[in-house]
Amino acid sequence: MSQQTITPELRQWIVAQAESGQQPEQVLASMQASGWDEDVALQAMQEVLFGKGGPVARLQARVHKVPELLPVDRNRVWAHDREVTVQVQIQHPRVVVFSDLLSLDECAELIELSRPRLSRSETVVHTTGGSEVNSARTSQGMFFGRGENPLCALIEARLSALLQWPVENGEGLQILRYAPGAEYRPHYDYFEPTQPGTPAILKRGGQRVGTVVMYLNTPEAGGATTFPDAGLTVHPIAGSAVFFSYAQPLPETKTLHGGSPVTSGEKWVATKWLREGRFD
Ligand code: PD2
Ligand code: ZN
Repeated sequence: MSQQTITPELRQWIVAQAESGQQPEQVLASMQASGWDEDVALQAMQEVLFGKGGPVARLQARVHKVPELLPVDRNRVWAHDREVTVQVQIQHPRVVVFSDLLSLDECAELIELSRPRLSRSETVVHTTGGSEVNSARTSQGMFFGRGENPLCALIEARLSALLQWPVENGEGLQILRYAPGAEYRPHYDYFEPTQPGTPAILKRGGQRVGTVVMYLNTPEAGGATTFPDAGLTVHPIAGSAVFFSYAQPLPETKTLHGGSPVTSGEKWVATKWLREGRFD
């Protein structure tokens, strides 16, 4: 039985290593190199990093300010250059469904601008911070740069006004095209704090705190956006949109959501993700 104990100095050292971006394998190797038994070292890392009061728990406990809808007058709200209709809103999870957020001409233009640039959608790999093709997401997609063209800039200004959130805190618009059978299985849009790849992702703009999924066409059948923990289904209608926010990267936000399979025709959406800080 080893007599090695986890001193406050060791705790501090492990946290500093993790905060400086050292991978757990490297921290373990350094500890073993300086004489720590492997089992004791692993237990110390588990306790210090993932235990109560550790950096992961603190990160999870942080409550972010979130984007919030402008005051609404009889379900109408003026957003920068356009009157938008609020169809329905709920508080927990915070979800707002809009109609007329985009004009039909704007929907068509986004589709045509993105079409030549589509490729198989990838998802973020939380373990590495990279991205890869994933069977849970069978759409095609592309990203516009923020403000890449006048239409993107206008939509970004409109969303910024509507949700009272700086344009600079938004990722560029993502366009997705779902063919029949394509879907996006339920997931959270925030980055999982306990995954080793997350700190690298958070360096640019911090956590995601809100999502706007804008529908660019009306699929013939299927393709609803669903929120299983809220029992909510939003049917895609061209020009309408669903916004939801999450103040913490936790399932308690009830923001689990998915794009159910398109059963007939195509589905096109534009997704805007809002970050806690500047996404430069
Ligand atoms: O296209 C959708 O309905 C959908 C569903 C879930 C889009 C996203 N998530 C997303 O872009 O994050
Ligand atoms: Zn999503």
